[in-house]
Amino acid sequence: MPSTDIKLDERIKVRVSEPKRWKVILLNDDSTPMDFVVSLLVEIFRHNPETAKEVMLQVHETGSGIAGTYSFEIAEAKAVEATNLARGNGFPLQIKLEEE
Ligand code: TYC
Repeated sequence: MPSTDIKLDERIKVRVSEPKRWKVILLNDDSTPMDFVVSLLVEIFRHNPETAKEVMLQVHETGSGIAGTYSFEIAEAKAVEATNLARGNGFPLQIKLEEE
């Protein structure tokens, strides 16, 4: 029987920690309509209408609230999509990303 040589690739590093997660945070303002924020939370951040309303009210009452937590790439893509939707409708909604 032929023998098989297995060569280990020693350049492969062991992954020692989980990839970081990022919070997408909505900031309050005076003119973005409440219903628009609720719809955006349902459509882009996949909330149901009840949790979307809770997050919107949290932002409205305290100044900020977490829309969702994702890998950096997904968080960034959702923040851009939400900002574009808001600007496309003429609203000043501000969003920031924060490491968990
Ligand atoms: N404060 C806004 C209003 O009274 C509602 C609002 C909620 C705006 C959440 C932005 O991220 C926001 N119409």
